[in-house]
Amino acid sequence: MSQDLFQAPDYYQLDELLTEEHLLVRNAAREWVKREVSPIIEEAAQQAKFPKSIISGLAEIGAFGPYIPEEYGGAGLDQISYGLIMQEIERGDSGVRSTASVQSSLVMYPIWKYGNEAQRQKYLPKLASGELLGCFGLTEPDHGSNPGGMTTNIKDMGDYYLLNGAKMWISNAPFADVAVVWAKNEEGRIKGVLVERGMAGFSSPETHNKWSLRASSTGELIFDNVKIPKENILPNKDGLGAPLGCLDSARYGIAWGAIGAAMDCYDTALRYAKERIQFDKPIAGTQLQQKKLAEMITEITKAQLLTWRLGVLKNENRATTAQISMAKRNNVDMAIHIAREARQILGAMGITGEYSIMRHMMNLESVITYEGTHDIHLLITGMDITGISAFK
Ligand code: TGC
Ligand code: FAD
Repeated sequence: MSQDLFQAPDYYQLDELLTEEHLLVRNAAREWVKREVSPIIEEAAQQAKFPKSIISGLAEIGAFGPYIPEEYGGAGLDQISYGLIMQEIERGDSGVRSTASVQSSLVMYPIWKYGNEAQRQKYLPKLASGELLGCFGLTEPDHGSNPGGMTTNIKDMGDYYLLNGAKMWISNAPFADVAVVWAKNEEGRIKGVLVERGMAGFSSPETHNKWSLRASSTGELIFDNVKIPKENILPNKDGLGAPLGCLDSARYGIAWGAIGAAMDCYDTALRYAKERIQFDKPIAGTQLQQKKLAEMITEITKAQLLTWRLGVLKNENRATTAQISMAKRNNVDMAIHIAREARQILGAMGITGEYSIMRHMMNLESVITYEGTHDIHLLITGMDITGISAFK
């Protein structure tokens, strides 16, 4: 990739709403992405390889468990700092942010919230340092938007449980050391199960030929009579609400992350439009391109405000699932639209790996699908305002 010249747009001087700690955390992540992610990410995406070399750096900037208490190795930060870290990482690449989201909100969060003290001590410090990597298995081949229909199951065998079933589309599955897997017990109640690499009957083949999120590794989780020690069950919450609670935290991070991808596309397109001469003047001086750029900065600014407010509510434990859905849906849609418009501003150059836009655009096709599709989030808002579920 050519030099990373990113300058973050802040049209409404929203930095004034951030504390000194927020700015420190955000700037450290921003500098790290410029230094360690931008130079390598295009090649990683082209080769469809997750760049494992950045794992220790992710841990150092606090991206693994930003809000997990320091006694468990986390960074002990607030929810706005968490969001800002996700924003900066996704400014680099959604796939890298995916790894941080999964590790923090889908693996560390359930162990912290639903696990016992022994499980917290065993896993959290190593997950925070990147010594262990995790994944989260909820989606199945026949149950995506409707995870409550899952068929993966555990059977009580007295001394241990027997786990059978399969999960699909799982970020980081091919190399994860520990998988947080959701499975039904004999009573049909959903339980969280900690599956470790090396357990007999457990495999995690990689999913190939993705056009999206190429710098993130995706795979299946296959369980064929896997013996699960009883101490590997998360004891403190069960039912569908347990995995959905993790999703609230991850979707919140994605709402911030999508702003990062949008900011990168806008900033790239603005710079290009000012430099690119056609018909003897910069294309930035044409009304059509100004319309695109003006609408982009308007939408980014609205998303920044929405998300900052959500962060305040989240810090006060007042953010609802439906508010988080609205922000995830709005911001990812905003980002994918901006990526498409920015790509057009770059003309043919926009389709090359010289610029980050096409990669962001393709990545966002996954982001708009995972953690609840664009449609599902609309239905969550619909249900919240009408009181009537339109899912079933
Ligand atoms: P429903 O009847 O509404 O709810 C079942 C139970 O769950 C409770 N609940 C929640 N609890 C905590 N947090 C939430 N956000 C909750 N939402 C609901 C609810 O109160 C109820 O509790 P109880 O005690 O009465 O049983 O469930 P439903 O079956 O009608 O489904 C609702 C729906 C469609 C919204 C839900 O299934 C859904 O969100 N579907 C989307 C699935 C999804 O988002 N999958 C994501 C998989 S993980 C992923 O994509 C990771 S990508 C990672 C990366 O790379 O970044
Ligand atoms: P489906 O549920 O089959 O939906 C297909 C279409 O139907 C969608 O447009 C949907 O909006 C629509 N639809 C579904 N139900 C309704 C309804 N009631 N009303 C109207 N429209 C509806 N999952 C994990 O568990 N862990 C992970 O780490 C993970 N990582 C992922 C990484 C990538 C790159 C991708 C692409 C996915 C990942 N997922 C993961 C899976 C993701 O969460 C699911 O793909 C998503 O929840 C949608 O499920 P589905 O693909 O089966 O689509």
